[in-house]
Amino acid sequence: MTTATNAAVAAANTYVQQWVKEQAEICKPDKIVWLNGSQQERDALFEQGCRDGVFVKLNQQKWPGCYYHRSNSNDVARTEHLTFICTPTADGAGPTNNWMSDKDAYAKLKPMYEGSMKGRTMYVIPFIMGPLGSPLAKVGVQLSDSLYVAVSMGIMTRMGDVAWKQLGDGNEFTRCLHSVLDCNPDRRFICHFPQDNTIWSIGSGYGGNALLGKKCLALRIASYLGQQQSWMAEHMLLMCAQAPSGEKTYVAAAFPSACGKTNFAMLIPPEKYQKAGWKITTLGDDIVWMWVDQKSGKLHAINPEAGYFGVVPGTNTRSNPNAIKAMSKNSIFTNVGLVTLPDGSYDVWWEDCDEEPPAKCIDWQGKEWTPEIARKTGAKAAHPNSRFTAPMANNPVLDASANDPAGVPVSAIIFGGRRSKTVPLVFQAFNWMHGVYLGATLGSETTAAATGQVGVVRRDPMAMLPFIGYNVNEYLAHWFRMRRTMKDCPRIFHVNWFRKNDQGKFMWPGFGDNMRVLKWIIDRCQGRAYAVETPIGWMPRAQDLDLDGLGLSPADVEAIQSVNVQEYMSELLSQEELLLKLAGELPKEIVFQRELLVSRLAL
Ligand code: SAT
Ligand code: MN
Repeated sequence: MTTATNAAVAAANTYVQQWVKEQAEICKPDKIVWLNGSQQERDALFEQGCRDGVFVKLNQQKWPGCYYHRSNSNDVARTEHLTFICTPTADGAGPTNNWMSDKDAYAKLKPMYEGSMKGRTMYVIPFIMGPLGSPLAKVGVQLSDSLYVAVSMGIMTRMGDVAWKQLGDGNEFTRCLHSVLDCNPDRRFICHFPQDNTIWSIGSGYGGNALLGKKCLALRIASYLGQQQSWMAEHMLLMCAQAPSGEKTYVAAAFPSACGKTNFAMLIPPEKYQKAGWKITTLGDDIVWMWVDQKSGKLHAINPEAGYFGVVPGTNTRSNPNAIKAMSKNSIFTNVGLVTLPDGSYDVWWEDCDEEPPAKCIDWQGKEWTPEIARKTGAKAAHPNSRFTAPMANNPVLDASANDPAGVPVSAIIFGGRRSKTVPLVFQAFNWMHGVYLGATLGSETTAAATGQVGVVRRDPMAMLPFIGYNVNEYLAHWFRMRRTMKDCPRIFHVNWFRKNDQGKFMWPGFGDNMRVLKWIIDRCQGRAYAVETPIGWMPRAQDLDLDGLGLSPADVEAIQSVNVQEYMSELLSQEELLLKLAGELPKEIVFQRELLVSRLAL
């Protein structure tokens, strides 16, 4: 084994050096490369990756700095059934997580890591989640035998020597050990050890299973740390709405998958709003960390990530022009179609992009794809979970505070789901406690994108179900308890862009017009807009929403905002499925809120 002796090694403190040494003794890589995060290093890694067949360089006129990668076709999405919270007792993981005892997990996985990096390079990837110097920023060090993971971490996090600067001579860093091994689903495990601040991932090289800063650290481990230290790690976008007056309102929002979270984070307001001087800017599209600022007593938030790992199919200049611009340079495309251009250079293609299908391409499985094959077999060129990995700095509407270590004060938290019936377009919780209940019982209908039945309401508390790194009941209790730590707490809202009428048609235009709903939310937060009390919360009347130019009548708005008592009673019954699963330790506040809702509906 050779150990590189570059400056990056010297920059790491003795705790890191000792830990890397111990892991290398287990994994036995041929070579250890310590990454420093420089542009030169990046270029060299991509070159190496192209030589090794990990990457294909795309046509650099069309896609400057962009590369294509294909993951193993058995390894194209997170694998929740192979994801474990590993704590001394099952109670630590709670009723919604897979649990393995920490001792058993170490004992099971350690033999798999033995010699797993023989003949390979171990990359030492130091990274920060959060802006350098933020009170919440956390350092992680990932050891990985995947070059693809190494460069992806360079986009998704603040990677390199900057992390040693944040860490100083401390021992507080998340120890992330990752080996693709033989990419065999039978030997694939994503194990979290919250008490040890450690993540062991083996047998996968893609997405949240392998880029350990994202769901593993920034959500599962961080949610546990947040509960211990009185802050919050949430599966939320973070955006700023700037009014013509210059007033800025920061909004965090949680939506289960397939509800258009990335599109909302990069929302393009209708033209008349743009003309009037409204601006929407993005801080993050997936994760927020929030803490109570001691001076203001308000909830402040940062986006711990530095890049976007966004779904590609369906992204085009109509659905999300800002995402298209974000991926236009220095990005990686994974599991999309690969097209050979007449001059021998390479291009990418995916379903529902801006361009016509190519006469042929290589699909996500490495097979030939033609429009003819697609017609006959339904085969897709791009996997539905194919992704772009892009630096957030590419986003044309990146918020000016995206790198501010002090974060931004959050005025509104929005929960939303995909609900064709029952749930109105928008309403406001009566208070924080009621808002937590709305988040806890958040439901969304399954779409064709997910496996299983279509159109079934799945409960997904705070859109965090697969990402809560500890007991869900303690997680909900933590949400309630946070109220006491704030002097001025965010207002909580619920939205549903997806309500349908009796003819099965969407009742709300959605997309950029969601700005109109956002405007009411902002005006509520700023103490400007009116609302009426209903059994389920505060609601705008038709005249409180800007409907100008939409072609909706007041009756249409009444329909989209209507609350049917019978339907809501059924909704309550359907929430029981989740609540029964949590029974026993369910925070009493949930029961109280439920009872209050029942009595308001019954009166
Ligand atoms: O693969 S990731 O977990 O990063 C993306 C997702 O599934 O939401
Ligand atoms: Mn996500």
